[in-house]
Amino acid sequence: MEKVIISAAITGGMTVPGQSPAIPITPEEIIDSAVGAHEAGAAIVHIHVREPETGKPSSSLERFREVVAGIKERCEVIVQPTTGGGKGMTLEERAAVLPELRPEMATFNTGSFNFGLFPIAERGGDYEEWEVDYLEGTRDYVFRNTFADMERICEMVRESETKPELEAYDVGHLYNIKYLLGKGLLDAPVHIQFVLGVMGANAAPIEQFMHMRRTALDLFGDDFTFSAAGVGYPAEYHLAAMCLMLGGHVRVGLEDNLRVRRDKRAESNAELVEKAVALADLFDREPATPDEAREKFGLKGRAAVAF
Ligand code: KMH
Ligand code: ZN
Repeated sequence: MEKVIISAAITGGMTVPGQSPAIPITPEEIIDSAVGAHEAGAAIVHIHVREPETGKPSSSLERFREVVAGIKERCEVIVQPTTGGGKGMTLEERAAVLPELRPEMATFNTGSFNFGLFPIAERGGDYEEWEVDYLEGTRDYVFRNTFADMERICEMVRESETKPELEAYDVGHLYNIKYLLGKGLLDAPVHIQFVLGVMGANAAPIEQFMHMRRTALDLFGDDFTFSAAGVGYPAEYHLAAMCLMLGGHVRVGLEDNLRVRRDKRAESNAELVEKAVALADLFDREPATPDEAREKFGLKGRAAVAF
């Protein structure tokens, strides 16, 4: 089977630092963690940024530039900034990375839903007050991606020559992608990431993964590539295994999951990537290099970015 493209989601914008001391916070920590994840086998690093003092999710372009330029300086990995951002960010705030950084790839969220993380606060833990408010606030938080928003992002990724990674959290999102393709607003083949396990959208049992993949095959034939991001443990590795068996690609990282084993919390993103590489080897899948991933996805190349 073809090589597997491994993505590492380094820090995230919905998790809070109190959930794990391993979550990188400062620009230096995020850069170091991304380089470590690449050295462990990741071809893509998915990037959010945070306020260095508090760890609060941030949309600061200055901080994004510091992080993505710092990573580019140190390695060849594909740098994939988020356009999902964090709770309460406007679409303009979230998508500003596109015209500003003109990245090779970026995420593109394909539907709206109540992004529920409040059960984490309910479980209790050693959290700052703002962290409890942030998590608890998701009880009433709609992660907004309306058709008007998505049509706007379609324009912006075209203008910045950025390959969108289409984040589909539920089956209906696949039909949204079909609509945007039908309108000529997206270019085929599309790359779809099944993001499963976020409360408020689809859960991560493998049956749901198979249903999402089956629906995508019905809608797009084989004119798409796919990967999965299982949120939480063991979802992250169960869905990774499914993708490895079915010719898909894999996302791991502290943004989505804090454990490397049921009884062991991850100490780094590299550790999570190492497990994905070991799993891939069990399925005779070799990790793709960044340039092989660029080839596969038809990316414009790191020389064409604006950082
Ligand atoms: N946080 C993940 C569940 C994005 O950044 O645009 C999905 C994600 C989306 O990574
Ligand atoms: Zn993200």
